[in-house]
Amino acid sequence: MRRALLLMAVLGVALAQQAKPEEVIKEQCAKAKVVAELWHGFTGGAPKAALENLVVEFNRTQQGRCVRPVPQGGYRDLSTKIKAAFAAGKVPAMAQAYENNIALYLEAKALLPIESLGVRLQGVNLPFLNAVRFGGVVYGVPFNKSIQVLYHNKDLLKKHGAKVPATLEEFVALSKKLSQAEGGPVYWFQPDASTFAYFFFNLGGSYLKNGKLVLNSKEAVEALTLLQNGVKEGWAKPITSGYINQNLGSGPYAFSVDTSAGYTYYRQGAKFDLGVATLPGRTSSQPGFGLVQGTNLVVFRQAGKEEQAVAKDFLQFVLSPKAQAVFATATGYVPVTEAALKEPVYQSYVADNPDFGTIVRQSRYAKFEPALAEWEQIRFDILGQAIKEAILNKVDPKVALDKAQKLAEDLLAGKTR
Ligand code: FGO
Repeated sequence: MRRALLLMAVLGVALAQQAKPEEVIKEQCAKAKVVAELWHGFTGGAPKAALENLVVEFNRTQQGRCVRPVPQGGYRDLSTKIKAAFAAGKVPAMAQAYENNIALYLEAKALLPIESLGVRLQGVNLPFLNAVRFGGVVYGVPFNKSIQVLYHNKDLLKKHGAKVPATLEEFVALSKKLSQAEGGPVYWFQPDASTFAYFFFNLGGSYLKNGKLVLNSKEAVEALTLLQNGVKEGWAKPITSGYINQNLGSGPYAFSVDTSAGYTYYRQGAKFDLGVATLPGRTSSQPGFGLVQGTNLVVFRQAGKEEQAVAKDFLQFVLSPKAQAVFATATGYVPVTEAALKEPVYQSYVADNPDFGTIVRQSRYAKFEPALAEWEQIRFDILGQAIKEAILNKVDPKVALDKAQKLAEDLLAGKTR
């Protein structure tokens, strides 16, 4: 009996400790005089939980102040809501933002330079930092930055005595061979701008030529043709509903090129031994380039001084090695500072699970999409549309991309909105 009571008491404590971070934050902020809102685009899963856990930890060190994360739907819903908030004059203190969102918000002079707030950025991954520098000034703190990696089915490769492909050529040849043997396409992809970027960059493409946006270059046509042929030839399967990780189990799967932030989702969805590798490249001497996605944290000028002060402390906290180590290993995002990589917590995680090391290695071969204010619209509504038309409606890649180019030029010239 006494043991049962004791057990219940212990369980009670354990359950109390497991109060949802959302609830804990609510309580923390209910008592606070200064509340700094952080609008974000995490819809659930490990990324949202990891962010909330960081916030709980931060708020515990604060007296009378707190950060309150406010989910706003997905990333695109988030930027739509922020634009509406400018108009209404009711912005949060902080928000997640892609580099192109920063370019857009800067047109409205809406952001504070991060260093003017007093946030120290020493040791932040330089490519990430340079991506948020506009006119020499840093306007965002790289926070949840991801890199594409090659997810794969180790069991299937083993069954066929195959190695992880090191080059694009090997990747295509092996996908063909395994698809034939398995009776269905084994390379899965979402027909969108993210997948396209991997092939485009590794075929030598670049979106900006002498400062001009080019969507219909020879490399772009080549990349889209490769994917279209993959479908025709039966080795590439377009996933049209939900994330790839949500479709695992629906047929033979060997490979996908996807964000490292999908790591926890793939681990959950895979009923096979999941592998994470660096991307196939042009030659076997160097991994291919991966697209960097995920967002930075920005601070709004319209926020009150006290809220900005909370934001400053929160951003410094987020950059601390411990916070980075915990956040990265909970999600699959890339640690954004050098110091995080040396942090014992992080090192012990990497020793246990080499996938985290692979993510960091891949992050050294990184490419970004253009930081144009109009890019979000272009990547989804124009380029993304062209990719879907070519893959799903069999439109000729050059025809689809020529049309995208024209639409993008009209948009950039202000002829359309
Ligand atoms: C997502 C989107 C952009 C821009 C790229 C831009 C706007 C892409 C791509 C379109 O943080 P990342 O790496 O990964 C996301 C993370 C948090 O939600 O987890 C990933 N996830 C979530 C659920 C799941 O089942 N599986 C999974 O992998 C999720 O993708 O960001 C990558 C996916 C997309 O949202 O469809 O970034 N993206 N550039 N979005 N608005 N603007 O310029």
